[in-house]
Amino acid sequence: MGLTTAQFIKDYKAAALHLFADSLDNLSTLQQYQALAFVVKGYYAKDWVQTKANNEKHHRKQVYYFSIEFMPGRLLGSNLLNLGIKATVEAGLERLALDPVTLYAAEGDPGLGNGGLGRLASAFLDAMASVGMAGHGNGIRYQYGLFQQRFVDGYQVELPDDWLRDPYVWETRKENRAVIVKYGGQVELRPRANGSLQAIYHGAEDVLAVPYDTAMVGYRTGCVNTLRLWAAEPVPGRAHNLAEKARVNAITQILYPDDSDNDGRELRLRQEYFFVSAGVQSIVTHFKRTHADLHLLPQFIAIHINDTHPAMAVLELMRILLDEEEMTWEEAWRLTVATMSYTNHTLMTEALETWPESMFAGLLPRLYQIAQEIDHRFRAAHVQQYGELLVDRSAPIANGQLRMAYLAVIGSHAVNGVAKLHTELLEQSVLHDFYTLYPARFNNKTNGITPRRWVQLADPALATLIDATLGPGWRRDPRALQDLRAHADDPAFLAALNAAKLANKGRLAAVIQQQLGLYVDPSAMFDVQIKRLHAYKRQLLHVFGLLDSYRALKAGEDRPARVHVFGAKAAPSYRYAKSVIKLINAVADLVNHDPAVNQKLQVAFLPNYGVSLAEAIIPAADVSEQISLAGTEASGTSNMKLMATGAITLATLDGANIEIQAVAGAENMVTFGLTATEATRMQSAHTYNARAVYEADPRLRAVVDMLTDGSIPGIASEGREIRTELLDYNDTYFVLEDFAAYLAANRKLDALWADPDRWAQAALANIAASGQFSADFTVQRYGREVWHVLPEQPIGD
Ligand code: 26V
Repeated sequence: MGLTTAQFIKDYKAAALHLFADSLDNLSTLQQYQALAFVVKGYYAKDWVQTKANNEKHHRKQVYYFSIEFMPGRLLGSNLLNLGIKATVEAGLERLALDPVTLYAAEGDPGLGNGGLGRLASAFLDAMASVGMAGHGNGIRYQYGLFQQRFVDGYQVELPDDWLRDPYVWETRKENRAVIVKYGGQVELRPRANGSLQAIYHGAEDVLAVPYDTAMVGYRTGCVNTLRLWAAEPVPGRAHNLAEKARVNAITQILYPDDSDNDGRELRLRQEYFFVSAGVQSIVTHFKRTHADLHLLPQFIAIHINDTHPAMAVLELMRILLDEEEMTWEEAWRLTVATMSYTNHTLMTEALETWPESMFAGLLPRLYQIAQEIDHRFRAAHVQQYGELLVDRSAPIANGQLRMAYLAVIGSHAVNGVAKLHTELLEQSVLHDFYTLYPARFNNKTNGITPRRWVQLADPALATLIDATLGPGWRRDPRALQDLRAHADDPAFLAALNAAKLANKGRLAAVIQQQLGLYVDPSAMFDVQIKRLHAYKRQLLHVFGLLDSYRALKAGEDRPARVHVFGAKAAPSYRYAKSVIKLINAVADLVNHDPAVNQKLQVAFLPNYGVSLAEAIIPAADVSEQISLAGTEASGTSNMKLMATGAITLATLDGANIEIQAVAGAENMVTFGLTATEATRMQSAHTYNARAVYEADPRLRAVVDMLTDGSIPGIASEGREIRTELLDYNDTYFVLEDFAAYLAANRKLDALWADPDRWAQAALANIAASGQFSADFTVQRYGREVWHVLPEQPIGD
């Protein structure tokens, strides 16, 4: 947009006056940020209205991405970037003697998700707007996001994330678009004259769902889509006592941490139905206002089920088409399956959602009837050809449980995993029966990231260098980064690349100093592992590797200086994960205070990992640890972000690591360890003996023994717990098995580090290849193959 600095300054001063009745320099930093956000909102408001009007006028197919989590990150910087006015606004701020970085940092970071799944949902919204695709988010406006993490004595402590304490400037409450969501009661089915059945509800509980819309601004497309998050409120004008009000408000009060316990399961079910019902209702209502014939629904609407949490969208759409639109079952089912598509995000069987039939029937009686009918028809349709056994294994209702992943597959026309290996494993194991029944539904969609946030915004040093080398074309089409390869033998470029990285490491060192009071040397190798704390991700293997270095250094061996940077939250009830957190902090205490090693080895565990902290860590990483047991990490996305800013990946052949290796080149990455096939074979043949591995390797014995021999102070019970898991429970995730290979891989990294030019070449190869992991391409593949929409403006133009 054609904004001048002078115009911006005028608008900004006016906003300060309008919002806070004061001049800019009298406002608090928070108010200055709010006024700025208000101005920016004004700059895209017309485009937002226009995008909606165009969509309606041209009857463009709309994609609705249903997700129980979204993690958009801070929006001020990305909105300015995407509108193409960042430089103008920053020049204006400078003229007003305001520091842009301080203002950006005043924005809160809505943590409405746990990790990869929620961040991916937000990356997709950014990407859809940036390729000009009409794609919107539908989710929950939690009053409290994922807990804030602190460390007290090395232990994780969870504090509530009261992110709405300051008003969230980007959202707009749309009370005129509120809908009613019904829970419980009894359903009576009364025959209508036309033979269909009318559902009459007795004693149901009504809850008002109020939408809050946030604009998703495309990168220089003029396309502005919507993230719609629903808040639960009592229906106005109805008598409510305090207890009833509290019950209603509870629905959207807190985000569930992806926990292993079963507490509060019913509330979670209420949450899921809440945003699904509100979303589907509002889609159908809007569709009927703008289209004559509901039978055309799949031609104009795609609903995407992001993991199983919104799987009951299948049931809710059926309910509306049957009960409210009086369609036949066959017609309603045809439209529903054609509208829905589903992504699976994990192979962890304990994470595949099921609901007890009794709970489901009590809370959602009409949906339960519909699920029973689907179950009945599914069994009847397939039993002849495939037999009782397969049908019973794969039916949506069995053993007193509703199986949401199965329901999602049966009710969708397309099902995908999030990396090649993951999709193959779905087809071969977790969803194998469905692959037999509906092979054509299965497809792979490898995840993606938004290089706008991770490179352009978070790594301006690198972005400037690339601009100077290639011009700005890569900013719109990151495949152009491939052209960097031509500079692989240009010593000046390699030196500049290393210098940019060093500058970023200096910035992270300042954060570490400020947060942990720890001085780290920016010239050391920064070895980063940032992701949720889970046994399968094997942060423990990383700890064992660094304990081995600790021992080697103590014994007088020389190793290049390394700073091990961790960021990870553990689910509050996940004991083992919390013990690993305590272990990492205890090891940090030990090595950071040991003058015999701390010139060469340091550990920085930064608390409260989230989108904003990731923006500080990722550009400063030299090494990206992606060391899950092969066959357990569906895709991973920090692997893609870290390669995009030039980190060298240290990885098992798991998830998207395999695809990263394919494009970056095996010589520019270090891989090690069991393959998924080998791990599965050992698991099913029961040939793994963790204790024997431990006994056979003196270096391994030494680090495992450190857990319990008092050499790491303060971990008596945690050390014992972890040792028990490894040796008595036979090491579920093969940490001991992969240990020797992991050490060898690390020595390869050390050797590479010794040659800064060669290191920079490997970094360059990763940056150059990272473009293909832009989520822009991922959503275009979904658009072509799953949602059947074509973006208005293909990127690259
Ligand atoms: C949930 C649970 C809950 C019960 C205990 C075990 C467990 C393990 C994992 C999960 C997370 C499930 C959903 C999820 O966040 N998956 C992540 O999705 C990312 C985006 O597709 C992908 O990159 C990650 O590999 C995948 O773990």
